[in-house]
Amino acid sequence: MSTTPITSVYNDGYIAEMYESFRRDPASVDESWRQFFRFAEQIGGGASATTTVAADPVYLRKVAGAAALVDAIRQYGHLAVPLDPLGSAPSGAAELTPEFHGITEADLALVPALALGFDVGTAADVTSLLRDLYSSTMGFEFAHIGEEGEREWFRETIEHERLSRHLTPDEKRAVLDRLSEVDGLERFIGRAWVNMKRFSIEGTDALVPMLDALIEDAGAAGAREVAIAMAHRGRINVLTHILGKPYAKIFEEFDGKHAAASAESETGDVKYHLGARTTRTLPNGKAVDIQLVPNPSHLEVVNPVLTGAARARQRVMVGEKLTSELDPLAVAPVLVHGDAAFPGEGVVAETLNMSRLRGYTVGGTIHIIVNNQVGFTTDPTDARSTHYASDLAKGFEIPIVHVNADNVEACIAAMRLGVAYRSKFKKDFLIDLVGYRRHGHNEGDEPTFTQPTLYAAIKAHPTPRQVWGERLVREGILTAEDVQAAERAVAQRLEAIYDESKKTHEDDQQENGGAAAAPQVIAETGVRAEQLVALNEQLLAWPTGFSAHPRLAKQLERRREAVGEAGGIDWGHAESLAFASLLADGTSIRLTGQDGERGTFSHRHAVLHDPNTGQAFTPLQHLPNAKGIFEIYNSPLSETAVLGFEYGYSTAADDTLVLWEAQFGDFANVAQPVIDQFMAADRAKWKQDSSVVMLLPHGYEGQGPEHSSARLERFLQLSAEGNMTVAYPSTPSQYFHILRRQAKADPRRPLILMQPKSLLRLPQAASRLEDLSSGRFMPVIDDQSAADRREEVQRVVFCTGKLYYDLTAKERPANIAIARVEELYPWPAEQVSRIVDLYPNVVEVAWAQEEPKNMGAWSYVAPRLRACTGNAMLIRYIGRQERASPAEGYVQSHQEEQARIVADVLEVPAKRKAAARA
Ligand SMILES: Cc1ncc(C[n+]2csc(CCOP(=O)(O)OP(=O)(O)O)c2C)c(N)n1
Repeated sequence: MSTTPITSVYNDGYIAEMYESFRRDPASVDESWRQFFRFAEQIGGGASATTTVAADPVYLRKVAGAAALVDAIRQYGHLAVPLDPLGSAPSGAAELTPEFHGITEADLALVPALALGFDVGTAADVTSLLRDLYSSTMGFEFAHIGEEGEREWFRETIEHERLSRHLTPDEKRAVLDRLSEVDGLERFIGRAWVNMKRFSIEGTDALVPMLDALIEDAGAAGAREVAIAMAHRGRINVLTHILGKPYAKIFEEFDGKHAAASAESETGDVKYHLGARTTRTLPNGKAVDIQLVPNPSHLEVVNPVLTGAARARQRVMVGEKLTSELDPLAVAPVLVHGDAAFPGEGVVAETLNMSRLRGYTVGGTIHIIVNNQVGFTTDPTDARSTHYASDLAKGFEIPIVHVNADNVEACIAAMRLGVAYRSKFKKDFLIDLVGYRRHGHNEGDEPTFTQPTLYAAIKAHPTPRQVWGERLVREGILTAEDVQAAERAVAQRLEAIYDESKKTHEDDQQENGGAAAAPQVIAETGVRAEQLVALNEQLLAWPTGFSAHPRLAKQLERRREAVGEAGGIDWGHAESLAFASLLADGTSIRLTGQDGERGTFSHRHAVLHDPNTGQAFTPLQHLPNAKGIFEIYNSPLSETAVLGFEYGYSTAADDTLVLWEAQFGDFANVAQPVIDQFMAADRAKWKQDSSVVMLLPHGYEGQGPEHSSARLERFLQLSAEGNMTVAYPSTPSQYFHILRRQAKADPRRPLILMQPKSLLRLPQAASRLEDLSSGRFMPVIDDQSAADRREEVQRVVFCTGKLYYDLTAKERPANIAIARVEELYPWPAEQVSRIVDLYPNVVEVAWAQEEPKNMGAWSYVAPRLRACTGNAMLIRYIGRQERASPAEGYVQSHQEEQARIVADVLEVPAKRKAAARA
């Protein structure tokens, strides 16, 4: 759909060719060409268009030129919109001139509007109308949308002004009141707390009336909730005016007062990161919940967290029962971005990429770029390679509207269009709100150091409120005195509230409503053997006519024997029984990850594919007595956004065990800000809880530096105040129990699980039915083989996970016991001490690990393990030496290192002086 100069290519042959295409399939040519040929056919009196062309080619070329101009205005009109309130000229485009299409402005008057699909007047009237619609107040970009029906909808909606109805005088006065509040609050804070950071909204004040319009229209379209995420810019204003946070509370926070923490672990967060909730009653009486989710400074990382939470809340309940249906109109997700952050931060692209995937869609997110034309002190020319800040969204076929933030009426119209589009097509929509930033990046920052001319222009420019007020005066809706009075009224009200607030200080602990950390309750997690056998059968009962891949069917058939006498329950099997039993208990399950349906190591096969028909079947979705829902999706190739999404989902779905599996644990660090900023610290900062599970394949098996280590050390370093559980289960039954424990855990905190690779099917690791039908997760497992030789043991070695099987592949010397620490955080001090005490003649306690000494659990374990010996012993380290890279790249070096570690563990300790204990 390119627009090319008519003089060069619109010769008769070309028109004839286009006509041929039109005859074959009208949809194959642009709308204006369609109109042109219809017209040509009409005036040709039934003769073919090419004959007509031959009859009066000069005239018809004028028609074709006018048609091409119409197309160009629709497509490139946005380039001529004066978007910058500060008055910089739009770039414009040659295609927007008649000359580009081989005609003149005067020619347009000769072409009837009918030729262009319009009813009255001439092409001059049509282009004047279209210039007004496409190049005056809003810049529309929708030509990049693949669906013809959607492009048509935009043309129709815009050209018939369906949604950009003008505001009534009353609405205009209400907008002035709103802008007076928005502007008044910023000025008041600016006067009362000079230079204190507030990340003022000034210059993009329209955001607040836009959000008002969004809430109203989304509510009318069926939303019971609007869920918003935004960064620092304008947040205090949104918190007060959209979320109803009382002014007094904001003032107290500026005065340095805050609600007393209800627990030591609530260290809190700065005021422009906090979330809030409120309910707004719409003019039609309908109540809409509004939520602003808390977020860290890390720009844009909150995007997938918000969409994940929104998806969880879009689930449809029938009575008390959860269904697998979603109602995307019930919850409208809104993401507010910065103009530097949107093109710059990769998580934005990752989140947009998830927007249409079945496992992640939320039926469209409304995006607003609060475009103040600068990122901190960086100009757009240094911040992005694209013309617009929004161009990334084009690749995802998201419609975009650019709007000048000084034209609040157009801003509201853009929002109405966005909500209407989302409601109809259930897809993302983006508004690029082009304004400016009245002050420095924050209010203590001097912007003229770096942007002197820009800031001279800003200083001379009236505020959005003044611009709007002047307009209303011009239109005779208000007098200048009315406009001033509105400003004074707000200032006086704020003054009074501040004076009052200084007298009282409410100790309000409402926000987000989380409870203080409590010790983890260790639940019995065994499931009756008969129930497990029944579930096992149900998982193997596939529909008539369905067959699984023969090799797979054979493997799965073996699960019948594994729950019997023969034993041999492997990792994947234990997982499916844990899931099945939880579903029967009423817990829902959502598992995602790259290739998660099959499992990276081909061990899960939660989704079976019929080799003859290709049909898929997911046994866990067909359990006859399931009370919960089972969802599983292969994720897109992302870590940050997909983990963020599951984290967010989990914050909003306390009825669901949400698991994210890394392809290899090594890749989880791509998602580091989700782990650091959300999972580890959310409760401490915002009283927010999640029980998301990270499944991280980990273990040294000679696969090189990026397929060995999930960086256990990082998680242990992040652990404090009961913020999460970090475990490294070594048997399928341990995995079974910890999953079940997690589903029932209270408080809900994340679970980080080191997961096996070779161990997945290792016969020595396999579990038996009785291991699942009784008991619970054991934080430490003693050496059973040493039970009748405890007196002989001189060295007790503690290790984790898969290394245990390397160490015990051969029979160990009688004076060595090898115990496994299965839960590292919280550290099971009591159980470890008890094990040390079981061996009366121990002279050495050692920690063995596969990871280099500066990695793995060693630094974390050493002081704790020593404390478990009553600080009586130094703990011996056995493992790889300190390394820059986590694992060897050569299989042979790996094998040598592994063999050395095993040998070091099993080497009979020299008779050390018992004094070492003292
Ligand atoms: C991931 C990340 N990197 C860097 C920063 C530091 N930082 C805070 S605001 C900002 C500029 C943001 O510019 P823009 O997106 O245009 O938003 P604005 O502040 O102009 O509203 C930067 C670099 C951050 N908060 N997060």
